Amino acid sequence: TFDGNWKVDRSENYDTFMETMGVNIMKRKLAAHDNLKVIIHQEGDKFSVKESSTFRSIEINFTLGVQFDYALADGTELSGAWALEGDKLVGTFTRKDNGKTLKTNRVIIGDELVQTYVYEGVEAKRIFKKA
Ligand code: MYR
Repeated sequence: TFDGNWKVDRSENYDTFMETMGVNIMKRKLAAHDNLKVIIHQEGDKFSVKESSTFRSIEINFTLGVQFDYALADGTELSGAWALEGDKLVGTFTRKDNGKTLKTNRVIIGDELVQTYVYEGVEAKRIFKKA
């Protein structure tokens, strides 16, 4: 289960990933210390994700397999959906500004939530611990 109060512990290759996404160095430096927290709550195929960071606090609601819109902290707009594949949450999103695909997934490994992001062949991970 993904339910819980998760706090980012560490990231892998996130700077390069953000650079590939076109995020400038100033914003990347801030994002490296964004103190991201996500509170995930699942009910059947419906999820609520409360995201908070040094940039913002927002709540996202989605249903597995149903497209929704999401904006990154820098304003970049995405549209896509999450699906459950076994015990992995797999997200496929498209950037509205350039049509390129951003894939992401969430998986529980031990007591950590590992979120992987892939864009233009560049992969990053952010690893969360229960807060
Ligand atoms: C959620 O489930 O948390 C909401 C939907 C998330 C969509 C994909 C998020 C990708 C975030 C990538 C960060 C890249 C910063 C340049």
